[in-house]
Amino acid sequence: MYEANFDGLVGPTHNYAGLSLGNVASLSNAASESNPKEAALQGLLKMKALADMGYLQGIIPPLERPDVYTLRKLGFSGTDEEVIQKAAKQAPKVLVACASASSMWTANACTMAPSTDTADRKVHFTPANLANKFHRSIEWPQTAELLKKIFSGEHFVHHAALPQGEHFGDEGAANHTRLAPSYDAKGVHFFVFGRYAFDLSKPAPKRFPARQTREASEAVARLHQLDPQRTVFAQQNPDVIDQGVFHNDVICVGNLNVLFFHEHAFLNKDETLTALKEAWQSETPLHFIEVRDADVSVSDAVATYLFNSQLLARPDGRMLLVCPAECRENPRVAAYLEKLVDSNGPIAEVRIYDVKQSMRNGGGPACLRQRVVLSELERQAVNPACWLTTDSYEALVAWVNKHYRDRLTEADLADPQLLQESRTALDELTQLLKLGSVYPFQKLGA
Ligand code: SUG
Repeated sequence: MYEANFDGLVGPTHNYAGLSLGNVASLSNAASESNPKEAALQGLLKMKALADMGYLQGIIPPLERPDVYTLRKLGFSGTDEEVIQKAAKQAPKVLVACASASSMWTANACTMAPSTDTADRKVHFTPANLANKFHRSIEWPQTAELLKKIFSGEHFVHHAALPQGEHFGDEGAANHTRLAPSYDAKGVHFFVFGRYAFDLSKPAPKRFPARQTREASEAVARLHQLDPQRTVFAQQNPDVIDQGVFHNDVICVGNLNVLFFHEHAFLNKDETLTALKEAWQSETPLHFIEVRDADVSVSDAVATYLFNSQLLARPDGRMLLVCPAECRENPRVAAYLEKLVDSNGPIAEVRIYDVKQSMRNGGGPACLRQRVVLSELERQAVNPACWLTTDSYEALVAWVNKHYRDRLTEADLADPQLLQESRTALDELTQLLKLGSVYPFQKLGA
């Protein structure tokens, strides 16, 4: 079995719109100028670096944006250009939300379960409904189509997203971690939720929304036919949500037998760790690396995204941590990382990548990827053009350089020309990635 990372390719409309209350970076960079070309190239460079190190690296294409179909549902009519112009005039904030390139954070695309862990031995995917934020709640239908094109055939089961509405708010793999003694072994599914939707007597954040509900996590576990003995549900600490930890993957990351987390990540830490040890059921040691607040405060964790790093297994069995550049720029986090590597523990190495264009919207290296654990047969069934190779990397870089703007402001989103540019780019991308007709404009013949 292999772990593959499927990164979101940043779309041509990448911009800073301040759409995510509770996400500190999104709000503080609202209305600043973005650089979609640089954003896409930064993401591709990180993907290429991992592929060069021997990791299986896949690509999930961007969605069609601006989303004129949603704008039509909201009452804007006429040609696609007219729809955009009317929305820009009458409801500019709605247009901006419908133009977000937020599908780039593919940790939120879905939750997946490998065939080792599901009762029917199939690979399961549930696209996340992202119900808490309007601009993200409109992602899943197109995301589901793309996932079906990438993972098609008898090995894969694609569920619909959970019902919309705040009770079943689901943020996908950003609130889910799989731990396992090896990729071939059965794993523990660790779901971290922000609040209970049907029991308001339970603790909940006071300032910012808790996006993932316990009931949503339980529904995904049921759909994926997971073994209840190997499934753990834990509540995120509501106080850290109120400090900007809008997803658990901003304060915790795990892989194989290592869980790396901040001491304030969970509401009931001791109970949570005990439940994980009970579910583990293996002789292989399970390592908890707990970061003390005295070493890295929650606000430093939010500012640098230390925990939004990719924790990757090296061939020697130890781990590599792929961190965003902000970790090196913060002296306390940089000192902590040095100490971590010197401690001779499970994390042997740290590598730093610059994904600042994404970071300014609150997305680090771990947000940008969806992890998929596959057997050899399942790996062969993946659409081959969706793997990143030296050739496809070069083709994608050329594609970005040809189609993307290097500067985008909120006002530019009202430019109907941007819609045409994006569609031309996506049309060419579907040919590069051999996806056939997948986008609405291709199917509707716009
Ligand atoms: O959902 N930002 C995303 C960031 C998602 C990060 N993903 C994980 N932690 N897995 C969000 O808040 C900001 C868009 C804007 O403001 O323009 C945004 O959607």
